Amino acid sequence: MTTAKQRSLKQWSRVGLAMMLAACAGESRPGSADSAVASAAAPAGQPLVRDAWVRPADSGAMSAAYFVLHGGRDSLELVGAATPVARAAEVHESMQHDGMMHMQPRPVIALAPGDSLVFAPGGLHVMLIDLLRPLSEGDTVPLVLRTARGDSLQVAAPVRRP
Ligand SMILES: [Cu+2]
Repeated sequence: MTTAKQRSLKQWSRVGLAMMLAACAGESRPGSADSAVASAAAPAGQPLVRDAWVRPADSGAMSAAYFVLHGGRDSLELVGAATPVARAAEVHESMQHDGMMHMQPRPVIALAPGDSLVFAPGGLHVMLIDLLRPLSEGDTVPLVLRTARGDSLQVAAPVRRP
């Protein structure tokens, strides 16, 4: 049984999701250059972020950050993100389900030693929620990725179109 209240909540969350998807799903380009980058070996030792970029968006809107995370010599758990340009930053994953794009928070993402993870449109992304200023092409967005060990990976992500 679905009450009227549950139904309206469901509708509301669908609207919210549609708005967020517009901000972060974008065109999915399977087999594009992004996956080639992922197979590049991580340089010895330390975790590293490469090829970061952020989608342009207006103040108050949402955007998303994409990059390739090389985990380094040890296993790594990505447990969060932060940026001074948005009220909140969350790690999300978009996926196809019954022909619809969905996304869900990924509070913890584990990487085995030597693994790399591609954050790209249509998949993993860091959602920048409620931008505190507009992000225009040519800007650079500071982004911090946090690991379970307490490390912070500092990223400078240029703003550009997909
Ligand atoms: Cu998202």
